[in-house]
Amino acid sequence: MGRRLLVLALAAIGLAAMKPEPPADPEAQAFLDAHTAGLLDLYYEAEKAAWLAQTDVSDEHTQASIEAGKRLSAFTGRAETIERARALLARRSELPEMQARQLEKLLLTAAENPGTIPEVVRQRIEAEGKQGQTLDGFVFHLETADGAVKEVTPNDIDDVLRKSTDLAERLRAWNAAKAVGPVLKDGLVTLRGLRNAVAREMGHDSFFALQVADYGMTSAEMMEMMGRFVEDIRPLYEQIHCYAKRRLAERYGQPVPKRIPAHWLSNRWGQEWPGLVEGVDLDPLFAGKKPEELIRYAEDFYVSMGFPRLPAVFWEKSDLYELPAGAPRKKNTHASAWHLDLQNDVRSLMSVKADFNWFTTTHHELGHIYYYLCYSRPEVPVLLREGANRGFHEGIGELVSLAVSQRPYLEDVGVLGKDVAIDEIRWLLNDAMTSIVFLPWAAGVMTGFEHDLYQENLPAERLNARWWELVARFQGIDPPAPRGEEWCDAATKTHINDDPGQYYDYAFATVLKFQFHDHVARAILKTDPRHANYRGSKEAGAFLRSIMERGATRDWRKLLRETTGQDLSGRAMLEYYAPLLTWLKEQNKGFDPAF
Ligand code: X8Z
Ligand code: ZN
Repeated sequence: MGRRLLVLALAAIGLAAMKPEPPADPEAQAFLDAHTAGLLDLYYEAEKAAWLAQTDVSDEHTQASIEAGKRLSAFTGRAETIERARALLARRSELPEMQARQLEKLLLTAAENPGTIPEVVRQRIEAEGKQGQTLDGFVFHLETADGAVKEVTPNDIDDVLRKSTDLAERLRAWNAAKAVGPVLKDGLVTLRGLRNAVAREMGHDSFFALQVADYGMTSAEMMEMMGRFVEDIRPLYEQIHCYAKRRLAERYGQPVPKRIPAHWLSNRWGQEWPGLVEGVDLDPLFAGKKPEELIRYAEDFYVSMGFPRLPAVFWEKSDLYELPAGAPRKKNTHASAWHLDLQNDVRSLMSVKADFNWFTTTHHELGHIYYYLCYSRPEVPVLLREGANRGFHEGIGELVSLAVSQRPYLEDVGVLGKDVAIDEIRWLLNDAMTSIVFLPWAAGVMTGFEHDLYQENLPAERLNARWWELVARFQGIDPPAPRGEEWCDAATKTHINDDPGQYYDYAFATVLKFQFHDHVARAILKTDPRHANYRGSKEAGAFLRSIMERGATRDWRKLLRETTGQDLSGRAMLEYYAPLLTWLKEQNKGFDPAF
C-alpha cells in the first residue's frame, strides 16, 4: 500500500471509530423486548428439564427434557422471528451495536432449530436427548487381574491410569474407558446428518460453521487459527513428547517408542499428561481433604479478588459430588456450569473428588459461574448474556486454574508446605504437561475431527481411522493395538456428543489464558508470570470483571484490545515456557524428537 493511501486508510479508520452510535431503533427494540419476554420462561423450563435429565438419568426425565426442548425451539426458531430479525439487520449500519448484536445472536440461536423445517428440528431434539441419555447413563466395567468384572466410575478408571505401573492393568482400564464408543456411534452419525441439515437451512456451510460463527469467523478462518496455535508450539511439544516417551519407557521397562501407546498416559485421551514429572506430584497435596473443601478453595479465591460469595442457590441446587459405583441414580460425570434462568439460578454439575485435577476443575467451573453472575445485570440484555465468545467463557476458568497451580499461591493457602524443595524447571515442565500438551489435542485432534465430520461429511466407515490419523499426527500417540471401525473412540469424549463443534473453545482459551495471565502478572501484580499469586488482589479481580461484566455486548477482538492493549497472540505462552524449551533440548540431546 502506498503512503498516501495508507494515510487515507488510517484516517478512514479513525473516522469510523469516532462515528457516533446511532440511537436505539424503537421498532427493533420493541421486537427484541417481546422476544426476550417470551423466551425467559421457556428457556428456564428447558434448562430445568435438562438439568434433571443429566443429574438423574431416566427415560422419563429424558422425555421431559426433549418435550421442553421442543417448546423452546418452536419459539426461538419461529419463521416470522427469523424474517423480522433479518429485515431489521438489513439496515445494520443504522442500528446501535447493542441492538445489532442481539439480532445476530437471535439468528444464530434460530439457526439451531429453524421453524421452516420443523420435522428435522423435532428429529434433532429427540436424537440429542437420546444420545445424552446413552452417554450419561452408561455404566463402565473394569476387569480385574483375576478376570472378575466390576462396575466402576470414570474417576476409578482415571485413578488406575494415573497410578498403576502395571501395563496389563492400564490396558484394561483404557479399554474400559473406550467401551462407550460403539454404543454412541450410530447416534453420532444420525446427529451429524441432522445437525448439518438444520445449520444449512439458514445458509451456514455446516454445523461446524454455525458454531464457529459465534466468533464472527468462517470455518476456514478457525482452522487457520487452530493450525497456527499448533505450529507455534510444535517445537516445544516435540521436546515434551520426546522427554515423556523416554520417561514412560523407563517406568514400564519398555523400549522407547516413536509414538506413545495411549494406555501409557495418565489421561483417557492423552489430553493432559500429569504425574509424569519426577518430584512433582500434586495429588498427595489433596489427600485426606473433603471434596467440599476444594470448592471452598475456589470460592475463597474469587472472593479474595473482590467477587461476591456464591449465592445460596448454588449450594442448594448444585450436584457436586461423585456417586459411588453401583448407585441406583446415574448422572453425567463430566463437569459443567449452568445458568438456568439467565439471571440468578446458577448451578454446577460435578463429581468432585479430592485430587489435583478436581482442584483445578472446581476453579474452572466457578469461572463460568462468576462470569454468569457478572453479566447478569440490567445493562446487559438477556440475549447477550454470554462470553465475548465461548472461548472467553472457558478462558476465565482456565486462567484461574493456571493461577492457583502456581507455587506462591499454593504456599499462601497452606496446600503446599513452604519448605518443600521443588526444582523450578520440573515444576514448569509439569505445568506444560497440562497446558502445552493440551493444544495438539484440542486444536489439532478434536477440532480436526469435528471439522471433517461436519464440514467434510466424513464417511461413517472412516470415523475411527480418521480419529487415529489425527491422534498420530498431532499428539504423537498410537492406540495400544489397531482399532477398527467397530470402535468409535471419538465418541468416548463427552463433547463430541453433547457440546458439538465447539472444542476449539478450549484451545482458544489456552492461548487467551496466558495472555491474560501475562497482563495480570506483569501489569498488575508486577511479578514474574511463573511466580504469581492473585490471592487478595482486588485489582486483578477488577481486571477480570471488566471483561466478564461486558458479556457479549462487545466484539471479542475489540474487548481484548481494550482490556490488554493487545491482539490475540501466542507470544505470552511461548515466553512463559522459553526456559523449558532450552532445558528440554539439553535433556533430549542425541534423541530425535520427531514423531
Ligand atoms: O470440559 C471441560 C470443562 C467443562 S466446561 C471441565 N474442559 C475440557 C475437557 O475436559 O475436555 C476443561 C478443559 C478441557
Ligand atoms: Zn468450561
